[in-house]
This record gives sequence, structure tokens and C-alpha cells, in this order.
Amino acid sequence: MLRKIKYYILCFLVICIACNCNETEKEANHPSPTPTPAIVPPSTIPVFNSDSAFFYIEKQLSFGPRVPNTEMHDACGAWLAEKLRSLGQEVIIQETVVEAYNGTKLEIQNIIGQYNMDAVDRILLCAHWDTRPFADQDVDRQDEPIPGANDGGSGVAVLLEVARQLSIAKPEIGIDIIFFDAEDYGQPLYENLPVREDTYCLGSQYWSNNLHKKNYQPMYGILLDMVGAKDAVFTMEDASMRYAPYVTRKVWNAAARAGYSGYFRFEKIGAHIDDHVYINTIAKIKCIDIIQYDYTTPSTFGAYWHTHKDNIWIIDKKTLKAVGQTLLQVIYEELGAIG
Ligand code: AHN
Ligand code: ZN
Repeated sequence: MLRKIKYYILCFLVICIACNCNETEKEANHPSPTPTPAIVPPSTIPVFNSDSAFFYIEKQLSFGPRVPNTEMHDACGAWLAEKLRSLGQEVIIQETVVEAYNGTKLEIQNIIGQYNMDAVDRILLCAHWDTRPFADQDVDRQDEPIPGANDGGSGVAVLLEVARQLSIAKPEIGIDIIFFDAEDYGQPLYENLPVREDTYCLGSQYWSNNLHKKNYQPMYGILLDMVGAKDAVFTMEDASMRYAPYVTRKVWNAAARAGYSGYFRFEKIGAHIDDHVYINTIAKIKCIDIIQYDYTTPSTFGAYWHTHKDNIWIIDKKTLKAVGQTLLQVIYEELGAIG
């Protein structure tokens, strides 16, 4: 009797294995018509540490506001460059002088970290590291700079943590991390000057016209802007969908697979002049923007936006985690595709 049962179990197992082989064969012979993502076992994707990212925001805040032409700005810039170097990146600092909306000459630095210099297949990840010199959306102290925990600090912090994870796991892909300067020195409306175009994003405009490497052409770029606020949601922003719809969908799909579709909404709403616009139009690199969309405020950013409330208290590690883990998902799925 026992022997008979054993025999049946054995037969059952053999049939199971045979069926499975058949399935894989079927897949290989008839690939599905829609592009399927590279299957990466979740266990091979590094775990993004949001405590670490949160600390990197606190560290930036400890320098004070990072407004160009100030000592605090330069001290933070030196720390960022050193941090990238300590994580094994080749760092280039692109220094220049640009003119602000009011004629002020700004000494700026785009800080560029290169991971795996020799890899041909590369992804550009970027964020702005400067903070706004005024709080023009506040009711108090409008002419004083903001802390910039979310607007500036969060994108940089997430990318530093990604850089740390790359330094540990050492994947075979090229990644360039660019921290753009002078994104947020745009003309405040309270000054009542005639409105000038293109007064934001001065660092990325300069870089787009003066690439750090001749013929630099990554596969695509991902910009992070305001990626740490509590309960933030990220929608498929207009310029991202216009210039790089495939990249936008790729990232939103990766977010869903990583378990973060609550943060990344498949909704085409919101439009911004941000660094990615110049990267697309001048540098001709397909680049999207992951940027908060707030349905409840007229600005569509959080109520903290360009006010003194943009401090560490509005940051939620869960949001940092959703964005950082999504980036790692994108990077590792790419590895499966090119590896
Ligand atoms: C403007 O508000 C003009 N652009 C959105 C880009 C931005 C400002 N990101 C952070 N601060
Ligand atoms: Zn801003």
C-alpha cells in the first residue's frame, strides 16, 4: 500500500516537472506581444534604507539654507562632492557663473557623480541641491530663505542613498548622479518686475548646454523634486509624458511592481517647468520628473511649498522609501534586460 502511494506521488511530481518545462518552452516560442519587464527576483534588489535617506536630509539642513553665493551653500556642496567620492564615484564639479533674474551673478556648482565610468548603458539620476532664497509663498518673512527639507533636500538624499546601495551591491550598469545648482532662484512674483522666462533651473540649463562629457547620451534620465513629503502622490507629469512617455510608464510600472502604486498614480495631471524640460529640449536626453502633485492646493505642491514650513517635520520616511525603492527596481530591471 505504502509503495503504491509512493509510486503515485512520484508520478505526480514527474508530471508537474514536465508541465513546467512545457510552460517555459511555450513562453520562449511565443513571447507575449507587449514588452514584459525583465524578471528580477525581489531578493536581488537592494533594500533602500529610508533612515539613511532621512539622515541625509538632516545633514543638508545642518548647513543652513543652500543659497548660491553663501558660505552655507559652498560648505554643503563640498560635503556632497566628498560624500559621492567616499561612495566610490568619480566626481566632476562643474563651476560657472550665471545671471539671476535680478542681474545678480551667481557662482554655481553642478555636482556630478559617475558610477561605473566604463559602462556603456547608463541612466542619469538628478535633483537640485540649492534652496530657494525667499519664502514668497509664506505670509511671514517672505524675503528670507527657506530650509528646503523637501524642495531640494529630499531628492538629493534619496540619490545619496541610491549611491550608497550601488557602492555595496556594485551592479554592472552605469549611473550618473547630477545635483543641479540654482534651480530655485527663479523670479519671485512679489517683486512686481516684468516676468522673465527661464529664471528657474539655471544650473541644469548651463549643464544642458555644456555637457560634462562630449556626446554624453544616457538611455534616459529621472529627475526627483519634492519626493519626501508625508502622504505625497506622484502623477504622470505633462512634460515627462510629452518628451518621454515610455520612460514615465516604465518608472510607474516599476513602482507598481515594487508595491508603491499608492504613491505613483497612473494619472496624467500636472505640468512643470523643471530641470527635466531643459534636459529634454537642450540636451536632447529623455528625462522625466518625479514630482509631488497635491490635489488640495492651488500650487499643486504641498502647503509647505516655498514657505518656512519646508522643514524636517513635513518629511515622511515612507515617501522616501517609495521613491528610493522604485529607483532601485528600475535600475535592477534594466540590469536584467541588458545583462
Ligand atoms: C515652478 O514653480 C516655476 N516650477 C516648479 C519647479 C520647482 C520649483 N521645483 C522646486 N521648486
Ligand atoms: Zn522650489
